[in-house]
Amino acid sequence: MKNSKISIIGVPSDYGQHRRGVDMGPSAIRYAGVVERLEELGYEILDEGDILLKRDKVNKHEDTQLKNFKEVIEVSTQLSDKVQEVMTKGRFPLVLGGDHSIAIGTLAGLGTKYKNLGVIWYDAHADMNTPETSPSGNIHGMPLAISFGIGDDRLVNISGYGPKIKPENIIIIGARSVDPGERELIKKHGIKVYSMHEIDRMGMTKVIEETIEHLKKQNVDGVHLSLDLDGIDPIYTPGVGTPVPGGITYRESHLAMEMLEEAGFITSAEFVEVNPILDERNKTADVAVALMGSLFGEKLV
Ligand code: HAR
Ligand code: MN
Ligand code: MN
Ligand code: MN
Repeated sequence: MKNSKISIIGVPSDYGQHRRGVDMGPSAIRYAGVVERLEELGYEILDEGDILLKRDKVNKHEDTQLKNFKEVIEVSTQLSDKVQEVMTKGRFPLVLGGDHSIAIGTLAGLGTKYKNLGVIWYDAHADMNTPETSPSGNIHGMPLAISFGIGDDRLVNISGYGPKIKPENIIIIGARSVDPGERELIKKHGIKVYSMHEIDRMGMTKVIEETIEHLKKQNVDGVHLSLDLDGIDPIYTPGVGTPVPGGITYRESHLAMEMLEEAGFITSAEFVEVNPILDERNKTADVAVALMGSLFGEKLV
């Protein structure tokens, strides 16, 4: 990674879905040794601590079916501010979730600096539902659509502007559970998706080569990696709220991280959906930290 200064931002939010426990993700990832692992690689790490969440559950959201709507707005706004502060200090934002709804805030912060941001969405899901198409009302199924301008206006316009990213700069890797409304949006906006089918067929090497090539052709001014641990097969990462079998392997994921590191263009990252309550002996947080190792330049020999 070009930037040798990393700021860790914990976001202990479980507001984007209905299972408790994912709010403990940042602790589990710290416990798995993220700071030590990255220091070992020579980075200067600043743990900024966690975004402070108010726990005054007011579950009345008059005009929306979306779960914890106000809370998600509050967390997103705070996280956006924090990401901006970290970038102002010239540091690499490394965000630890929390469920994937936190990407709304991360991207809101990043978009103030990067006007042509590339986004790699490593996930079993497309996270492109809208209030109309969502089967669950869970906001963690919506952050990608929200960030390119589709969804509840108040979420689209977090931090006073929107959209944050362009659909042609998005690449989804690992998709295998996509809802009908999401499929339509993917077609309509020409979103580039490497589903498990393409990964099986082309191999991860080619998938990442094409990803890098595409983002370079788009002339992106930064690249954000949004890595949902459920993108990986639940054999390796059982501690996630919505596991889907038939996922990316452990080695394929390392290969992807290693190749992204070699490309040298990642400017921010987030690791989300680690739920220690559903996990087996912190396995999922361990995988998250191991993948961060590869993303930040760890070599096998
Ligand atoms: N697509 C389903 C929904 O909208 C499930 C989404 C699950 N999302 C995550 N993040 N775990 O990718 O509810
Ligand atoms: Mn996700
Ligand atoms: Mn997912
Ligand atoms: Mn989930």
